[in-house]
Amino acid sequence: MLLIGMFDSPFVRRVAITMKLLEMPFEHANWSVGKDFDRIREYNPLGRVPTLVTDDGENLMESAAILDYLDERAGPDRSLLPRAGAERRKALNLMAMATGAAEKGVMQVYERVFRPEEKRHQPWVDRCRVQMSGSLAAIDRYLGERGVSQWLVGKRMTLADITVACVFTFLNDTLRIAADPVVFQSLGTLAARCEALPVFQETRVPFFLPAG
Ligand SMILES: N[C@@H](CCC(=O)N[C@@H](CS)C(=O)NCC(=O)O)C(=O)O
Repeated sequence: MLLIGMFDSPFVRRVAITMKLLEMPFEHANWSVGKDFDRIREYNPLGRVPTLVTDDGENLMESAAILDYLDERAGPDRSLLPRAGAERRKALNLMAMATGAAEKGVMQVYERVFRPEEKRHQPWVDRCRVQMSGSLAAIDRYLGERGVSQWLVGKRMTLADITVACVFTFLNDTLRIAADPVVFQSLGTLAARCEALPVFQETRVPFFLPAG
């Protein structure tokens, strides 16, 4: 399989970590959504990453859809998601909150990367920040009440933990969320625990956002 996209993207990274944990070998196309835009569009009409080219030559897009494919391929015994019921719903909901926060973070980053300074609209950036922080705060509260030494759902690491950790690290690299007036202490603890694992370290590529 071929995984397209750089590991500084939390969406790409959560797919890469999952494939490594599931021992599914893949080639990595370390292409940037900026300079490799045309090349990415040959595989994905939206020009977005992650895109996964399966062994059957199918091009899959959207990290959630890709994870769904990998999970099905892994089978019930190796799946990294609870099979059904309240725990599965909780895991999916936490992932939706985390990826939603990441998307709001990406919008703030793109405002800096893709827009000239005089065309930036601060109220829009502020709105994105409120949405991002609100979603992270809800996950943080949930984990704080559950206990920071716990995984988010059940008794082992799931796609929810992988996703939340990738998102936290990305948002901290780009937007320094750990210094936010709303302190995400429980999330930081979970992310640190995940980032210490070899599979996270193998995919750790810090994102440096130009100042301004
Ligand atoms: N909902 C998508 C989000 C993917 C996404 O936003 N990827 C970014 C990189 S972090 C991207 O491709 N940006 C280029 C663009 O949207 O033009 C997913 O989960 O895969």
